[in-house]
Amino acid sequence: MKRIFSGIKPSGRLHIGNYLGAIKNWLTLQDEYQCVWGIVDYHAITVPYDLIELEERVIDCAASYIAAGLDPEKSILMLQSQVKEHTELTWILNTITPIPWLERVPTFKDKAKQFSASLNMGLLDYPVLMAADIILYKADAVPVGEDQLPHLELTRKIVRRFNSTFGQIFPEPKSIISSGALIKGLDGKSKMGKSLENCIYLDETPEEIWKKLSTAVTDPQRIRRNDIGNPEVCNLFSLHKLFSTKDQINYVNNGCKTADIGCLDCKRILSDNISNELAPIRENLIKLKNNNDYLRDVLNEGIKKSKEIARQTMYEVYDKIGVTYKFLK
Ligand code: AQP
Repeated sequence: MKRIFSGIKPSGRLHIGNYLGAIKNWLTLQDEYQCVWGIVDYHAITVPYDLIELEERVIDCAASYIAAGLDPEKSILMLQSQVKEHTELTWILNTITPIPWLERVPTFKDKAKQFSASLNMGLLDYPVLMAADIILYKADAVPVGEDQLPHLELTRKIVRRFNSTFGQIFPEPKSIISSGALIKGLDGKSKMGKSLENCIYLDETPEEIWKKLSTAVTDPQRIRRNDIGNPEVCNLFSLHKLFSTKDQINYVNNGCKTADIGCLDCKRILSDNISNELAPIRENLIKLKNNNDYLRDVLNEGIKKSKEIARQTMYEVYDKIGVTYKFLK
């Protein structure tokens, strides 16, 4: 069975961008591949974070994975920091990764602006850790959102360099692009992101979702109720395409263009649809968050299984890079 790896960093509660851009796609892959789903906490500490909250976020992330439908019986759910081989392999990959490759990564440039006061090596090195996450499991493919494609391209370059320098070990992982495109935040500008407070979180109630949507940015040219709108520039219309039925999409599209419906009418339909889609996830989340023992067992089991794979890979790596010193044996 071919293998895939993907993960989410526990830098906040998971949102509909993580769901549509990642998890929903993962659900379709669980039966076809051996899947390793990581909670990649060492990625989360590359920006300032709260030590107490980190544990809560890890638990929340594990609960969200399962609540959204990932099945720990079929896949491996693991926690990155507990499998030391991730950071060990990162160090080795660092020695073959030219610094300019990392400086050119678009997310590094963005994060460098966002966290200019705390810019650190971890942020620059983030894609190398991501490469290690993936190739440690010799993943054949990685399901990602479009925003992650430059990272995956870098992983492939690092793999090619490793294989040509030391000898072939690693497959070049392919991308499996999730069907949901990049989801913008409710500000209608930046990507929906956990740290940007522009999200609809997976555990939000219908009332909370409505409250957020009712003030969300729509077509900036449509100021008054009677103004004619342009759905194609409206961020909420792109969400309709992901959450609403064909009939509803047509209704909103025509109604907006003719000003037959106002933005609040459009938002009400969207709010109901998002709430309905998230309802089972929210219910599962409430149950799971009261069952820390179960979540702990799932993660411990996943950590054990992923360590077994990781150790095997590292033995091959040690051999290739020449650190299996015979004189020590
Ligand atoms: N807005 C999004 N639209 C589509 N897909 C998204 N993903 C995240 N945000 C969106 C997908 O979720 C997976 C895991 O992402 P991550 O949490 O590890 O990294 P991120 O993209 O940096 O997450 P955030 O939410 O933006 O966190 P912060 O604000 O803390 O940096 C990836 O597959 C990604 O495509």
